[in-house]
Amino acid sequence: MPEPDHRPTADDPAGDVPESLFDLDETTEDDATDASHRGAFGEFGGDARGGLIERTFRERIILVGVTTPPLTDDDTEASLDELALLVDTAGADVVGRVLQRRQAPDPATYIGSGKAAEIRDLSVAVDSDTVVFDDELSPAQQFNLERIFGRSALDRTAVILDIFAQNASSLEGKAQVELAQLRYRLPRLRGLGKKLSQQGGGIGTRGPGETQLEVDRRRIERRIHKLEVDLRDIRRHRSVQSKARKRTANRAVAIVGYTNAGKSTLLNRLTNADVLVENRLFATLDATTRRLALPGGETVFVSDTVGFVRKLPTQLVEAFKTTLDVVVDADLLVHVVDGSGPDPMGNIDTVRSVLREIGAASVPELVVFNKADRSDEAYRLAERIPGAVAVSAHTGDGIDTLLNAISDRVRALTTMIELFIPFDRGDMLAAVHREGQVLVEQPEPGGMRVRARLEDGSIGRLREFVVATPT
Ligand SMILES: Nc1nc2c(ncn2[C@@H]2O[C@H](COP(=O)(O)OP(=O)(O)OP(=O)(O)O)[C@@H](O)[C@H]2O)c(=O)[nH]1
Ligand SMILES: [Mg+2]
Repeated sequence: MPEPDHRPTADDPAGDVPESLFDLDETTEDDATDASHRGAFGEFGGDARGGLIERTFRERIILVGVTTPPLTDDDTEASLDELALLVDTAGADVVGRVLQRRQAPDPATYIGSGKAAEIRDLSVAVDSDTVVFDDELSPAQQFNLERIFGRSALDRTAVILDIFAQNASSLEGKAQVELAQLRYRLPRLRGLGKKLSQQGGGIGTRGPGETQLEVDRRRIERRIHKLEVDLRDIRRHRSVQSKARKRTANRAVAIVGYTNAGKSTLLNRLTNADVLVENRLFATLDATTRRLALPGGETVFVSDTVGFVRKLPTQLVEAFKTTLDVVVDADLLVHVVDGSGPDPMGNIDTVRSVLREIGAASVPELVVFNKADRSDEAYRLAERIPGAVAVSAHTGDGIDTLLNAISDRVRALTTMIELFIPFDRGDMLAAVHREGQVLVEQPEPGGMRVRARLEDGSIGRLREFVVATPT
């Protein structure tokens, strides 16, 4: 019995699909696909290692969005606008858009069968190569839709993974993206389902009677394991570095925001970091950290981070966990918003919901409306949110105000206290210097009077020496 291409599972409701769909003659599918689908977009990772995408021409794409309650058509349209930008960034052209309203996605085909037929006809009419869905398709839905359309059916996750794969440059970034791609691909593997003969293949590469699908699956699983081990090593090194940072007691500020908002430009403006700035989505994939001296005298570490979009794929959030930890572990988030963009408030909501998803909702946030040189809207928006600042990372306007605001917010994280430390407790005096910011130090009979800014944790440890908490 040949291995079915998509085995329905408990959490894959498309198990309802009639068995016969899986049993269609393989050549029918291949022929249909070959006839109309010309190319490579989305077929990332042509080999098990998720290699580079070949882009010999710009594919023609139809976008499909489904509105399910409680969402409205406006929500779907906004999400499709974003998807159109993502598709453009990935290097393809949008040639059509289809919307459907449904109570719930169809387990077998996501959209209804009438709509699917309509999209197939539209695909022929506009000569599209690929249909991209705004939500993640289950492997079986994707499979069934491709049968109906006679061309590739992809989802938003595939597009985002594709862009990430193009932009990854560091060792860690590349490994993270490849891991995310393989985790996405594994349940979508499609083999020919034929038993391989026992000859051929290297020693140990194939068990008796194993199908090509099983071999591919095993190869990908091995690669996933290897990447996980590699990433663990890279991260062990990183955690040593971040411990070193913690010992310096400097605060960590993470620049977060919607993709293309100007985060990297702001880091460059603040610290001369020389980070890549590009007018494209997801230009930054790796966190870059630089030291920044604030007007109040404190020094903080500022990190640039990966941009956010709606419906960030879970595979990516998982694979980028340590990169995103920069955000979770930060003492303050500088949330950069494109104040000149079409939907600044919508972008803020998107970013905040990703922050919740990664467990960073409780980190204090300072909202910065950027690109004020392009539109006065940035100033108007800044007035609407308490504590927000309008800047132009490009011209430098408002940057002094921003620095003061960061300084105030960082200072607010600590409490000013007065301590009296006996001379025989040099260890405690050293701890104050290490853990906080000493403002005044005055020798007195028997000990040292110290005024310092300290975190609550440090104050707890030094409790017996505290003499006053000035207001
Ligand atoms: N006019 C204007 N353009 C800006 C400003 N800040 C950034 N830009 C432009 O906006 C685009 C994106 O800037 P980046 O700094 O790469 O944005 P990012 O948030 O780091 O983007 P990703 O890393 O892709 O998420 C670039 O073309 C910048 O030149 C600004 O204050 N004014
Ligand atoms: Mg960037």
